[in-house]
Amino acid sequence: MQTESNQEWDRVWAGANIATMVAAQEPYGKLAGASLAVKGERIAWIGASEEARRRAATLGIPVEECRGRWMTPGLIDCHTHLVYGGNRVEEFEKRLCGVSYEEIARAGGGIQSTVAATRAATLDALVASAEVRAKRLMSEGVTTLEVKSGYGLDLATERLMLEAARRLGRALPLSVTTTYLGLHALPQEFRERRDEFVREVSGPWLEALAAAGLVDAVDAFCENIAFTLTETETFLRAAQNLGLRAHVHAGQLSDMGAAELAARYRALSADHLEYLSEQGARALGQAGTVAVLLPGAYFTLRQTTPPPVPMLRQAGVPLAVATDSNPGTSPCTSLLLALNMACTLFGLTPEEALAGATRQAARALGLHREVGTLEVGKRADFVLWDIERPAELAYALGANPLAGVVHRGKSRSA
Ligand code: DI6
Ligand code: FE
Repeated sequence: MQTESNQEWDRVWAGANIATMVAAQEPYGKLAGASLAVKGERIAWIGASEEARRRAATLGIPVEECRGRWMTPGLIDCHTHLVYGGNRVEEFEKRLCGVSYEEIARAGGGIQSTVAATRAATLDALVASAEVRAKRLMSEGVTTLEVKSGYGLDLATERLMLEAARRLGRALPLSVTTTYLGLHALPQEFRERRDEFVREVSGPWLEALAAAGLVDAVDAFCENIAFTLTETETFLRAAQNLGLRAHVHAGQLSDMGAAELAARYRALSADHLEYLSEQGARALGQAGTVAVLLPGAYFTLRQTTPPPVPMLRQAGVPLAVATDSNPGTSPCTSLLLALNMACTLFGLTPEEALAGATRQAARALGLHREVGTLEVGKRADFVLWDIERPAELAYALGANPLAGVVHRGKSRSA
């Protein structure tokens, strides 16, 4: 048991180029040759290195010399389906022989095959396989991770998935948030009973999972191969009545007006958005709903219509970037690769991409008061990088310049 000290600082990191990612005049919110002091789990002070070293010496506390390395906020992957059974490598092979994602989905493959594998898995197995993927994300500086359910499609398995996500957060030096993706696909056993499925999901299932403390937010896949606008609204309304915030898979394959619906329900985020009208973009901007861009899925599906980034910018919509890590459409466990793709495929600037995996990703999870920027009072989650310029984080393909990670004030071995 540690005794609580009255000192205002526990430890100092000195001589870093800090990309605070605070929205400011200076690109990346840069502070050159700066220092950051930590007290417990929080950032206690940010300022000039000379003063930091002087005060650290007086206090007799350790100083980590960063030698001009870049420091950024811990990365946040705000959209993943990290917990699931099996994999979909056979589907990958099929798609390469010309079968489309929609055709596979309509033929009962795709999501349904992952549902079968997830239902057959134990809690331990789900945690073990997700842990491997989580560690890959963490090795590139991820300190906060959102995990969705949605491959159980029955109450017991959805609960198991959310419990696996919670366990992951307890087992690893990583902050995990859970999302009940109630409407992801229609399970076989409800094939002739769509309405009943939507009622179950929006009623007793949601209530049970929320009461168990397993639901930080909800999500629905609003799409022509998944759920209609009306069905999605039923679920969003039920969540709203329980005081839960929402994400919506919107406009991935077609524009069904899901962005407008997300905005109407003050959703935290609308995700994908390859197909989006100007009206949809304006609605998101007015609601403060974050657009979460998922270039890994766009790339995997070999889509050709990117999200209308200039229109989103024009409408003042915050842009986040995430991996969408899932076995079907984005078997991606590299957030840095997603940053590169957000630039190369979608035209984000490297600064927008990095903000998308820090400040804006925090906003997409409703955690912007806690994480996402380096500011006094926020959680001490940060990464040190061996780079000359922060744009390198989006520039390289397959590089990992990580030099150290601190999560909740504690160094972790990547
Ligand atoms: N959109 C996606 O890209 C994933 N889910 C969703 O709503 C696909 C999930 C899968 O194919 O397993
Ligand atoms: Fe997704």
